[in-house]
This record gives sequence, C-alpha cells and structure tokens, in this order.
Amino acid sequence: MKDEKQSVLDELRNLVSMISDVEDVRKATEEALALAVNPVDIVDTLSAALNDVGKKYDCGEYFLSELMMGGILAIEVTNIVKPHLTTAQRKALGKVIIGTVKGDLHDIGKNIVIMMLSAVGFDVIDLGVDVPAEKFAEIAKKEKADVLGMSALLSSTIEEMKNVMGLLTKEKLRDSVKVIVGGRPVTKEYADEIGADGYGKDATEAVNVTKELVKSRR
Ligand code: B1M
Repeated sequence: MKDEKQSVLDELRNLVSMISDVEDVRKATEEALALAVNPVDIVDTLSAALNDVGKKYDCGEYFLSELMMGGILAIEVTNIVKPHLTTAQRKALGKVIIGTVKGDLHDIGKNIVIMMLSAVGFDVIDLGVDVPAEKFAEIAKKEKADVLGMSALLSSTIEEMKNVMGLLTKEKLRDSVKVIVGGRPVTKEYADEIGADGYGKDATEAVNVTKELVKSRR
C-alpha cells in the first residue's frame, strides 16, 4: 500500500496536471508539508505535473489558457514551499546572477533553481525573464558575479545563450565569471558546444554544479 506521503504527492500531481481549483492545490501542498514531505520532492512533483500539462498542450487536449493556469498553479505551489527551503544561516557560498534569456518568458524552473541556490547559501540576483545579452554582461561585471546562469525553455531561444557567451568573451569577462546553463531544450552537449562551464538538468544538479564552479575559481 502507498504511504501517506506518496499519496499526497500523487494527489498534488493529479490536481496540477488536471488544472484543478487553486484552493485544492494549495491544500494538497500544505498537507504534504504537514506530513514532513521533503520540499524538494514537492518541487519534483510539480515539475512532473507541468510536464503532463505540456504533453496535453502538445497533443491539443489543452490550450494556451490551460498552459497559463498551469503556470499560475506552479507559482502558488512554489510560494508555499519557498520558506521551507530557505536556510536560516546564510553561508555566502558565492554570488550568482541568473535570468531567462531574451525572447523567453518561462520562469518557473529558473525560480526553482534560485530557491534552491538561495537555500544552500548562495547570494542570488534574479535578472528576470527576456534578458538581453547586454544585461547579462553588464550585471556580471557590476556585481562581480562568481557564476552567471541562463535558463531557456523554448527551442527557439536557446540560440540566445550562444550570443551571451560571445558577448562575455568580447567584453573579456570569461576569466572572471563561470557560466551554467539549463532549461528544457538545453543539453550537456549544447552547453559544451557553446563553451559554458556547466549544465544542470534540474535544480538539484544546478546547485551541485554551481558549487563545483565556485570551488574551481578559488
Ligand atoms: Co510554455 N511552452 N509557452 N508557457 N510551457 C513549453 C516550454 C512547451 C514545451 C509546451 C509544449 O508545447 N509541450 C512549449 C515549447 C516548445 C518548444 O520550444 N519546442 C511551450 C510553448 C510553445 C509556449 C508558447 C510559445 C505558447 C504560445 O504562446 N503559443 C509561449 C511562449 C512565451 C515566451 O516565452 N515567449 C508559452 C507560454 C507559457 C506560459 C506563459 C503560459 C507558461 C509559463 C509561465 C511561467 O513560466 N511563469 C508556460 C508553461 C507553464 C509551460 C510548460 C507547461 C511548463 C514549463 C515549466 O514551468 N516547467 C512547458 C511544458 C514543459 O516544460 N513540459 C511549456 C516546470 C519547470 C520546473 O521545469 O522550466 O524545465 P523547467 O526547469 C527545470 C529544469 O529545466 C532545470 O531546473 C528546473 C527545475 O528542475 N532548469 C535549469 C531550468 N532552468 C535552469 C537553469 C540552470 C540549470 C537548470 O542553470 C542556470
């Protein structure tokens, strides 16, 4: 028989992928936390549910309105989980600037990565979405960032990562800042191809890779 924790996670996945009432989604998230479910498992469940939504959109079962509602439900869940991921003592592991590349408005995955990086003690500056290459370079320089992170969810916008890499080289910033990339269409091969220093397939990997990148600078 499934344990209580798994049942509530299954329920949460079902509620989000069926685009249920926001109150029910909130209740299931709070119930999971009350049962001491690891917040990272809640985030993973949310990712799986959004994948379900994406598949339904792909096959024509859902339309843009459902895609948008999926995003709204995800924001509700992450807002509830966020305080449970944040550590009380900050260890100041390093400074990270992160944004979603130009032309791309998806920010749920990026925000989860930010939550997890902040939780382990990184000082994170969120550049938001639709971030032009010039802004990545400008803020990396101004903030003396250890790591620059780029997220992209559209296959049409990952090309923008290459532009950012080119500008960082042109501005002679590649010796001072490490670059990590991630997002649904991004692969390790693509990260290598554009000369990024790291790739994270999910938020947990993003945290581990960022830690390694900061260590390699010292
Ligand atoms: Co859009 N969308 N969307 N969407 N959307 C996708 C991405 C899509 C795959 C859906 C589909 O067709 N199956 C598809 C892209 C297809 C493609 O490019 N091949 C798509 C499309 C087509 C579009 C529009 C073009 C739709 C339209 O207008 N006709 C439009 C584009 C707008 C734009 O950006 N210019 C659009 C709009 C939207 C909404 C605004 C409605 C909404 C976004 C709301 C928001 O972000 N605030 C939305 C949503 C919700 C989705 C899906 C359903 C969910 C995305 C998501 O949040 N996933 C998505 C389907 C899917 O992903 N299967 C889809 C959950 C999230 C936790 O995962 O972001 O991958 P992800 O992040 C992960 C990892 O990738 C990684 O860690 C995260 C946590 O584990 N990661 C990193 C992410 N960034 C990282 C950075 C790192 C390291 C790791 O280092 C820096």
